[in-house]
Amino acid sequence: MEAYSLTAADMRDSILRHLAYELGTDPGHATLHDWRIALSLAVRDRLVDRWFAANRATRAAQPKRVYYLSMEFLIGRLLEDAIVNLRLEEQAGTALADLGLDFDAVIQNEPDAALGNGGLGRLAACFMESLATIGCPAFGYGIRYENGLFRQSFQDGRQIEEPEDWLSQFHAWEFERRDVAQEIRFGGEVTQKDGRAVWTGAEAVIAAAFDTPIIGWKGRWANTLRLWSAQPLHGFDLARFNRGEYAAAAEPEALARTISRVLYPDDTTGQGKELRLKQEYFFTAASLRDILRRFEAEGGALADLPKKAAIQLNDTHPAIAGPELVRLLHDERGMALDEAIATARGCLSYTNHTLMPEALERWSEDLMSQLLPRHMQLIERIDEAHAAEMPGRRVTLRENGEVKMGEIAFTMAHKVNGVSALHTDLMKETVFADLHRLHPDRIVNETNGVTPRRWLLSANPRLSRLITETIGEGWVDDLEQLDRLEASISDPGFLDAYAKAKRENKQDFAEWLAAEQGVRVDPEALFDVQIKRIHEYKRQHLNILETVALWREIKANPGAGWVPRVKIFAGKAAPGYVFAKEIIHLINDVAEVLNADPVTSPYLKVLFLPNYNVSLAERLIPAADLSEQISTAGKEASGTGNMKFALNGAPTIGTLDGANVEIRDRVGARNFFLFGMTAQEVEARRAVPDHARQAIQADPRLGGALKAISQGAFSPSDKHRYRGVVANLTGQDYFLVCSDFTAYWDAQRRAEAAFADPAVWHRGAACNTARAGWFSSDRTIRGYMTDIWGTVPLAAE
Ligand code: C3B
Repeated sequence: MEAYSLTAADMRDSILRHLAYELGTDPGHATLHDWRIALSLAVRDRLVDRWFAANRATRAAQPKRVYYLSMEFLIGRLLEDAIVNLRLEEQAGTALADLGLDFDAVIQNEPDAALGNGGLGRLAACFMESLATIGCPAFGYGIRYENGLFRQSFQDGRQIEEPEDWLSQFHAWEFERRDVAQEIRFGGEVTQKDGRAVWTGAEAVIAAAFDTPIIGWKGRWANTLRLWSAQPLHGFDLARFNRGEYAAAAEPEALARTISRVLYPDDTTGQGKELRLKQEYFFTAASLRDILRRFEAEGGALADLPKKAAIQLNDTHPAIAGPELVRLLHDERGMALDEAIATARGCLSYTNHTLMPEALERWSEDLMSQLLPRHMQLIERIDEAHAAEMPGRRVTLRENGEVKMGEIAFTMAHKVNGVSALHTDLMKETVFADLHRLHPDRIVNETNGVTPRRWLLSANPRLSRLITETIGEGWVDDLEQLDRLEASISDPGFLDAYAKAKRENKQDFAEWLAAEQGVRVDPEALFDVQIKRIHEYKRQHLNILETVALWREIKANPGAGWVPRVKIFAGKAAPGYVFAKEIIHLINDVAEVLNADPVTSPYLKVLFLPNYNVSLAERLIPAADLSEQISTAGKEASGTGNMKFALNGAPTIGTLDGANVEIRDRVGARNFFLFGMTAQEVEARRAVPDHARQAIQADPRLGGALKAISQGAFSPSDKHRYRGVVANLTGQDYFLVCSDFTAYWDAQRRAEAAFADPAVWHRGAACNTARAGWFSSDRTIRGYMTDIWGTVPLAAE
């Protein structure tokens, strides 16, 4: 079945058919939403054909499959992805135009599926797309949250959170699988029967499967993202309802649905909440049973499970998979405990995404014993077995009444990977130093990547066209071919075209800003962009301090030939993270004063765009000039936004942290504005008493900016509003904002000087595009396939 044999007329007919027979609407009454659904269904038809073909090929070959277990899949919109990967842009565009509709408007009508917080969830989504492009048979497993990440708005500069409701509209991309359901139990007791442990859970919910096909480039392959929704075992209690106990009658349903109701909006603290542990066990247990069911249906011997199933744990969130798989093999299938542990380890591998101690999950033994009593026993047994493997050199999985999920994941995995070279090295030296000494071959590195289909081809059509005209289309699924652009970088014609694409992207963005946000910016200005979760370690406050310092400098000397600049921020703070919310408030307050300043605003504007999500990133990154990657060295495990900016020709201003290091190595030191302390220097500096005060004394610009903030220059109605922020920065300053300030200021001036010379600037930007091809998630997935999973691609019919 060729995806491209479809004509625009076929597409139009198909849209009209779906509009009539699925939506029951005629064209005269159809809303944009109706058209979008009709188009989605028309595209879905083609996608399903390819999906079936891939599934048939997999069933026939019975290959080793990859199972990617992740609490988060930050997918974004799916319609454009499907159209692009099926190569139906022309047909869809023409069909919509014939019907009097604007393609972009229809595409943008789709709500983002925001089933993730940030980098970890977006990485999982890029991986799913790359697995399909490569043709690696794989399932993604996660939770079908009714409410994804909250919607953010600002009120008087403060972040307001509102529930997000992506499922309130018909979701065209999923299929409910009523035949695939698992019963998941919690609590209860463990008894012995015939020498085996029997766990009878007290509370039960049903995990119901919803499948979304994920299509790869050119529709060559498709995999399934299976998301579990929690449903009551017995539903509605009619007897209670008839007795007039209306609320009680609906109780079982409410209780069950709570489990898949919301995504925890915090990506950096293991909060120790019972519901979170329930969510983790719920989706992990359902997925493992599904994996075993599939394996057993194919008739394999249990000991061969590792030959057929590679199960990747995305961070510690699914770490309970270790004990659960041991339980399924040992308790439920009678495999000897040691063999069960070895078999589980043969299947499992674990990706660590952060070294921050507060993010490494720990659960109290009490909670674990109460919710998962058998797992608590098995953790003890695994602990003992691990100690027996390594006599005399014990690393314990429990400490101070808590179970350590990172250590459990490590112990139960045959491979553990970091997400950038630096992060992997630091992992060996810090959080897992002891375990690494015991298992020196277990830790490997797989530097993150991003899918070029979404982040270059769809997001940046102008640059994509130029690239394809210059080097052909092969780069789309072989991104390292971008290095063929190298020869064109010295060609003024190419650089002009490159500059033109960026200029037009910026123009588009400026128009969108004016229309949607009512803000005017000069498209010729330097668009300096920091978009990511708001966190102290990511140091948005370093950026805003530099902004305030620059404002003061411009004010003092407005005629000094300043390069016009627009500082653009976007990102959400965890609702409970008070300091991060103060940073948002401060940026908004600074923006209000600066943007109203007649003297400085022609040179310096500040925008904080609300409700950052995947779609906003797709709009903003192609229009960016400068990419802010300014975390305290040693804290950002990898970063993936940094890769998207580099590919789209926005050089980085950044520290030697995470994948920045590898980006700089590849794009060249001249095309990267490096500043700041290294991870080692950070440690040394922190030991200097009074480091912040010293740094402030040494740089009057920093002192001046802090003083302006503390005196209420940006909060005239509440002069002490930022007392806490300033006290933190002048006191402990754990993230070393003050100590890196001067180096950051200097790097900003270097970036400005380069930007002032367009020939220099566009050359540097083009070098970023030409040399960032290694950061494709296709390359990352191939790495996992060889180093960790031992799987090979399959071809569809
Ligand atoms: C993030 C890290 O903070 C990023 O550096 C990294 O690029 C991505 O993961 C992907 O590896 N991360 C996250 O978003 N959520 C966590 N709980 C831990 C790490």
